[in-house]
Amino acid sequence: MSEFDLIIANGTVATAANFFAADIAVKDGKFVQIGQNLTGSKRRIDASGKFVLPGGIDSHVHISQPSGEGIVMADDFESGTLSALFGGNTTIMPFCLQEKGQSMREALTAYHALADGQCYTDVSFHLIISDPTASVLGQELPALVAGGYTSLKVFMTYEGLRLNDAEILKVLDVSRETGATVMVHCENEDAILFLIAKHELAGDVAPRAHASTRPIAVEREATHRALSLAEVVDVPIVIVHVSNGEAMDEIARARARGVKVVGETCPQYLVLTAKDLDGMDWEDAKMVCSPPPRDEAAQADCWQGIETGVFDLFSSDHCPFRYDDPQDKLNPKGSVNFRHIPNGIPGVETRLPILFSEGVMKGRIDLPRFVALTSTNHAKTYGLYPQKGSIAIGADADITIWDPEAKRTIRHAELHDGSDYSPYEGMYVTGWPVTTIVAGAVMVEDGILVGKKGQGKYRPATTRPVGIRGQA
Ligand code: DUC
Ligand code: ZN
Ligand code: ZN
Repeated sequence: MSEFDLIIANGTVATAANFFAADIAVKDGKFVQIGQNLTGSKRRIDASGKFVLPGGIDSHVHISQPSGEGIVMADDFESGTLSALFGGNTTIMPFCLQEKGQSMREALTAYHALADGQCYTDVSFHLIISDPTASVLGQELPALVAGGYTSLKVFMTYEGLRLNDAEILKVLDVSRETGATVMVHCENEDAILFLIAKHELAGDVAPRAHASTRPIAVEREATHRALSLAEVVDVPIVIVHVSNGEAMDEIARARARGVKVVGETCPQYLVLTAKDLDGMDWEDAKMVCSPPPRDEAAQADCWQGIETGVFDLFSSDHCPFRYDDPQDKLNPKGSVNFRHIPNGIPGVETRLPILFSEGVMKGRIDLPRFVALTSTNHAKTYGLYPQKGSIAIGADADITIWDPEAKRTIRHAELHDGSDYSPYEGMYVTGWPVTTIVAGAVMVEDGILVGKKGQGKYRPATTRPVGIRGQA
């Protein structure tokens, strides 16, 4: 009888701490041995010349999220997790949105119903708090946090979503009491509305105006304010989708004052700029996301943050809308005025190849840093560690095998999401995830889907996460 279910042999194994030549053995969905010359398994995968990494965890993904009247997000759980899987991810964390007047429980029941039986990767949910009533804050949230919903996103922008400072303080206070982690979208809504009004008055309503109505100052000010509110409450905080050096400086300064802050950036801030919103006429709408991509200097700053540790998390912020669709980017109002173009771009399948190619293969970061930024730190920040995020005895056998020699040109036609374009179309990358294993089950093998819908499961978070900046 075989001792193991699966052995992955002869690969270069990496964790967030180091990398080494080893075989790894899996049984009952967990890592059970890491060693040399392992034998005795039902299945054996030869990973000679390949990298064997913890499966990617994308902790910032939007799927089937209500996005305004008449707008339908391009991915449901089936297409979103399939696309994630082909991009080398084994777990994704989408957001369950509480709509105004809705109880959080009600929102969760509906969101779970959308995910159940549909997933190719494991999933775990964050909550978006849009209506922090006394009962949500005092009763629902503490019970939900105790039940494994331990991360909450709040917005400082968007009508219907934005919280004011008093409300953010209350949410932060609940997080201090319960051990939940608060993620903040930092942009100053009043300043944005002021600039939108000016642009509209001047008749400047094409998609590229999206970037000029959300300048760096708008993000920098809100970042400073969010960090100051966390300092007042004395609680850790996550600043998501940071796009530029000035917001990064706020994070560094807050850390120097003792604020426990986790910083996140995304591919669009490393490889796109506002110029990508130029010259395509209304096709610029394909690049509309918030915060918007900036300029080459901001790009260089974000790379520095990846290299030096200002950023702990590299996420996709996959927020997919179709371009040529009256329910998405080209909705009747969005096709005449930028302010009605849904904000967000697809990217869950391209996140890892972009950082691998531009980061690891170009020598900006090493393999352990890649693993930390794309997997381990996500698990630690959001309560999935040590079950997920590392190759370690007893952890879930979530594995991505990379071919570092593979060369690909990103073409949306070859991706698996529900959108109709990729912002990274035509980008040439070196290195691609070829085989992906979720909790011991081979799901993609040599680029071919072999797993089934429904094999991905919901994973609750632990209540007081290990934390990478001492959150617990
Ligand atoms: N914020 C996100 O986190 N994702 C997409 C749109 C947005 O504003
Ligand atoms: Zn956001
Ligand atoms: Zn997002």
